[in-house]
Amino acid sequence: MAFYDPFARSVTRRGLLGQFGTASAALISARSWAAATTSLPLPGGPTERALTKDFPEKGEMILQRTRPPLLETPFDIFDKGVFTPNDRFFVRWHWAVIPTDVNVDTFRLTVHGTVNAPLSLSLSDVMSLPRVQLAAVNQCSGNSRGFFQPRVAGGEWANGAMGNAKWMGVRLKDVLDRAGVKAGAQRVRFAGQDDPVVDGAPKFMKSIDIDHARDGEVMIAYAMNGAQLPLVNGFPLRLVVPGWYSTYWVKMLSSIEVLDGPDDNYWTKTAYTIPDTPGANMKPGEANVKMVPINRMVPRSFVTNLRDGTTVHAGADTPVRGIAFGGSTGVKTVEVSTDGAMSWRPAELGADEGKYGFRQWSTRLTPAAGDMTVMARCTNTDGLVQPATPNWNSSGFMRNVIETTHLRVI
Ligand SMILES: Nc1nc2c(c(=O)[nH]1)N[C@H]1C(S)=C(S)[C@@H](COP(=O)(O)O)O[C@H]1N2
Ligand SMILES: [Mo]
Repeated sequence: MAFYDPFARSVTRRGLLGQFGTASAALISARSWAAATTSLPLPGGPTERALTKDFPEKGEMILQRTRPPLLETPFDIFDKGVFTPNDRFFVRWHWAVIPTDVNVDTFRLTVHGTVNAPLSLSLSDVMSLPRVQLAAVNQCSGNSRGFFQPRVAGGEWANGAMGNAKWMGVRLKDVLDRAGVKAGAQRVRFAGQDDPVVDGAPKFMKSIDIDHARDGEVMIAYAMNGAQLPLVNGFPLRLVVPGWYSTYWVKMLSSIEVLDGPDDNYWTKTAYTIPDTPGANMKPGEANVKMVPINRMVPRSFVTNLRDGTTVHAGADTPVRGIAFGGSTGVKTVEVSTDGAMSWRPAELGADEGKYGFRQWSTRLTPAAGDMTVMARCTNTDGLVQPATPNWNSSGFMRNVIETTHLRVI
């Protein structure tokens, strides 16, 4: 295998400041004026959103918030292939104190807590461990929150708070083995180099069970899609938890702490919890709902080549394609209905790039006169199928429904 070192350039340049000259300024005081807007038709509005190119290493993104940055991927990007380009990959942070440069020579990842030998690893130490690569969807728990009705508070994302990349790095298990996890370990907690803007506010941290941490799939990634991570996507290291919502994918990862008891920090215990019901579903106003930390993703599918409201021609052979993902496992089938879910027929699936990634699907239709709807339904390899009616919960998490695209036929 050819030697590939994503830090080669930056190591010789001591840090990344040079590369991020304008970036630093943008993160601190991103100009929030925008040259262009895009239409994002969400039930509660506003339907026009600003587009921005002001963020470091990022192309044109939908600006959801400036500080901390919340940037959404314009949906047409998902039609171009199953891997989301790094410069169009969505961005989400909780706190606005984010380093604007990282010195790759002095950077250390610490492993501490219930371990035999606490570690302080340089980037070269990390990169000397066996290398693994895996495709996986990184999806915000609140992706598609803007479609919740009744509307809930939070980032009003459309469907672009997700992306698929080839993540390259090392197994978390290998790092934990080097430290030697002691008997009695229960959780592993992760924190990055970002910090709260006010004293006393809880630092962003997430934890997973020790067995999950050692499953050999959870990884510490130093590259995505063959390049170093963009700063705002977690340079130089981030956790990748395949099949789980991205709240666990801690960015700018610098601390791994093995806990010998439950994790009672705010971000794991209180924030990011969902109703313990199928599909995380509850009724607006419902009381005494048992809540659990959000965890595995569920299957979803989208049409990518035809926007809602597109005009097509009666009698014309019309290609329809999209993407699907199985959530915590692979895609078994994607089916399409053009008669309002009365009948379904299988779409053709594209190349399998790994069970945790996007899978392209395609079919052809011949529209008849009159308006038309195209519905896409994914079933994953565990047999879990997308619901016909949308789920709802007060946090706007885990949105899922069989999506419908309306077409005008002329
Ligand atoms: N250090 C750190 N990691 C973090 C977060 C954060 O605020 N700080 N947010 C998490 C959440 S909720 C999401 S949706 C993803 C977003 O990853 P991305 O910005 O690379 O798309 O990062 C996760 N990792
Ligand atoms: Mo998120």
